[in-house]
Amino acid sequence: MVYKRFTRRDFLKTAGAITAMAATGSFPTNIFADGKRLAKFPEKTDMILLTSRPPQLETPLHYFKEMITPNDAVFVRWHLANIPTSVNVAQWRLKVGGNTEKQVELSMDDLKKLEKVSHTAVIQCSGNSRSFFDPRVPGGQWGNGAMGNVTWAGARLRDVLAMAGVKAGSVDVAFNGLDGPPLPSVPDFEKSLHIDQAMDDDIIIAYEMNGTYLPMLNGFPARLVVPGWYATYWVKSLSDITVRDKPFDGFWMKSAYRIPDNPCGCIPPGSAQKTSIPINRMTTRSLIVDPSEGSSIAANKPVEITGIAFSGGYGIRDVLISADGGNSWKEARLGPDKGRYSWKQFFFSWRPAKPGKYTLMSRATDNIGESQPLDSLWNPAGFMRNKIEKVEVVVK
Ligand SMILES: Nc1nc2c(c(=O)[nH]1)N[C@H]1C(S)=C(S)[C@@H](COP(=O)(O)O)O[C@H]1N2
Ligand SMILES: [Mo]
Repeated sequence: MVYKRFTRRDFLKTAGAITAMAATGSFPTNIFADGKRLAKFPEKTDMILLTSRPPQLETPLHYFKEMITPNDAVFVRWHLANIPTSVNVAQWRLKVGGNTEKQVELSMDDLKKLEKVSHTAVIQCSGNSRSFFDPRVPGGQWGNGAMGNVTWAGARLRDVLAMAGVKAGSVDVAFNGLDGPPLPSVPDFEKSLHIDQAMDDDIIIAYEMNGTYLPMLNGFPARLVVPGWYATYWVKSLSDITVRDKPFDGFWMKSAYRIPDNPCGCIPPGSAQKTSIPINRMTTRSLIVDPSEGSSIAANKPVEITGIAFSGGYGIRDVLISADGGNSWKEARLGPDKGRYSWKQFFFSWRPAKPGKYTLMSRATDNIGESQPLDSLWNPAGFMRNKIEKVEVVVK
């Protein structure tokens, strides 16, 4: 099967393709030398395939050499098998109601009439890098590719809420999308934010990714963007916003996506979580993208160590690099600043004198002093990995 990049006009055609492929299991996949299966879904490039139904597609690491992740390479994660495969934008409505003065149904044109705001922000799954947890934990076995850096644009959530008029006594705002459970026994994917947070100026209902419409698999025609927070809150193909005068207690808030209730969100490896809170702001992390794990490098020639660093919305202050397994550290040069929610690229010129094995490490610190631990912080769901990673290279 041959795929091209699909345009919006092709949605109806590609719609069938996703379900048909899922049903027959006939995905166009390639087995690569490193054992990772690549698959090409509608509107996406070759992505690392975790599961096909629901689609979980990981971004190959080399895309992170760029400041902005292209739409077709942004990772994909859905929880429920019934995902929207075609949306007629002319008929799509965003319903806003609950504890509000009135119930409103906004069309895409209504949304676009509101002030358009834009943020470059990292989107990252809570379980990004879960496959590196030790002891291992169940859940999608992501490498480091369940993240990306995207310029999002849309209307402010608070402006949308104002159109319905939030009533006094509201405590939570719940968000639901067009996807649904395959069986009534499976809880619908619905998330909530506390009313105070929902009023944050920077939360948007995005109808644009990198200057164009969202790919179907990334939440066409509009999704919530909560900059600085894990992507579990970034509800895709948004259809319903419900203001509540009682706390929201849906499964995906009450039982899933929870972290240990302590400052590190971690507990002794292998132990059970006693008290928990919903996952929230991202932790600070960085990743060396080049040279890649296992590469060989020529002795006495300069090589540029490059990578990316980001935090939970505070911007990156500095990135330190070690080329000797953590014995000595030097400051890297940082790339352009695209705002506090974006990642920053880092660059460090290195000239290894002697042949041998070298361990490269990067350590980022954000503008409020939050950094990365040397040892991994463990929790049973495999969330928030941000330890200082090691990249082994051979100098010849
Ligand atoms: N409607 C809907 N929105 C959703 C989800 C979902 O299953 N359904 N998954 C969430 C989770 S856990 C993640 S990591 C992100 C993934 O967004 P992406 O597929 O655009 O990368 O979407 C979030 N929004
Ligand atoms: Mo996620």
